[in-house]
Amino acid sequence: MGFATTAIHAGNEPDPTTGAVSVPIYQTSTYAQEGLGKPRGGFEYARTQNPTRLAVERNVAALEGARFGFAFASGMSAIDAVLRLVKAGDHVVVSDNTYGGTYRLFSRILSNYGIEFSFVDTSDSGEVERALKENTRMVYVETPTNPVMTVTDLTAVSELARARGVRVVCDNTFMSPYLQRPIELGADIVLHSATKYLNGHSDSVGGVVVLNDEQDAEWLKFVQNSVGAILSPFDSWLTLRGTKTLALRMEQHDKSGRAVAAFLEEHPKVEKLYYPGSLSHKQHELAKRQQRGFGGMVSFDVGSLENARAVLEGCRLLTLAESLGAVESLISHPATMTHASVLPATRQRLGITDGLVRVSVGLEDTDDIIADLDQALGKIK
Ligand code: P1T
Repeated sequence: MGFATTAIHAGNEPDPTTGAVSVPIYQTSTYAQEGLGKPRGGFEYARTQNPTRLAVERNVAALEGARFGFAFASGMSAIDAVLRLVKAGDHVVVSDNTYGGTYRLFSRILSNYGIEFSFVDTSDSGEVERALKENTRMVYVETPTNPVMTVTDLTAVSELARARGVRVVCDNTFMSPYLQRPIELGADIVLHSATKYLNGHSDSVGGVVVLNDEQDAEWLKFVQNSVGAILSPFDSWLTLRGTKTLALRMEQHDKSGRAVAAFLEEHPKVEKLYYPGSLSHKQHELAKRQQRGFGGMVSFDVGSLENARAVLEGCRLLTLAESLGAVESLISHPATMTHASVLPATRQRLGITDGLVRVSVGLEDTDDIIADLDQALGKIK
């Protein structure tokens, strides 16, 4: 079956009680049992199982080509759950540019529990290889990275890791399974902030983890139930509704993303563009090979905080806000917003300068998005 068919039908079977074609929101905390030790249809308590959540877990797993899926209350709680696959004394190799919250979780919280992290440029497979140690248990990759759009070769990194029995985790939030399928490229575990493209409408916070390994899946299920950071029935339903149009939405995000990037690249006030779809992007060929498109995330540098402020505050259609991947175009300032918890020196090294602006190209008419950016760039003195 094709992607759009899977998106609409996987996990979305008619409700067994009524035949409702839209999976109902099972807004319940518990389930009546038929007798002692006899739950109906395997449902006992809603932290453990919920039919609406089960539907979205099956749906996203199918979209990523995975056997198992688990939905969490946020992207961060999904990431936290995945990191429970390693323990004190273990070592994790991580992309040096990830979402700021991921960096914060790893460096400020999980490192207090005896997990050791090496932050390296995973776009250089040699750096990944050199960082691997006897106690390395996981390579954690974000590709393309948030916000400077660095691309990691998932096939190369997965081969390196597999040879040493190390799991590869890929945060696929920026691409969605429509544009990139990391499991097919060798990754073991794929996760999403479902808040972004999967949901796609800026009306829910969630996270999803998918994988094929049965033992790791058992453990994640145990973690999901034991910790309890589950996706609510309503948010599960919203995400399920979102993925039904994922193929169509990603086509348009990709189309407009390319047009916006092409416009920015030619603009005299733009000093540097970060978009893997651009011929000038140093991993353009790799991105072309491992992605089905380039998506709607575009970052660009206008040289100073003053210039960035002029653009960010000058936009009328694009909304100044954190987050991405929704119908509305959003514009943000990574250095003070999403990546404020990254050390200033690291931000500089990665290119997250005070002049860097990030756009999540939405689904408005492409010309309107470009016209708004054009007039906002015109506010730079
Ligand atoms: O916000 P939450 O659903 O918890 O997801 C965290 C997260 C994980 N991974 C990536 C690649 C992300 O971009 C995010 C969240 N990012 C933003 C809020 C942002 O504006 O970049």
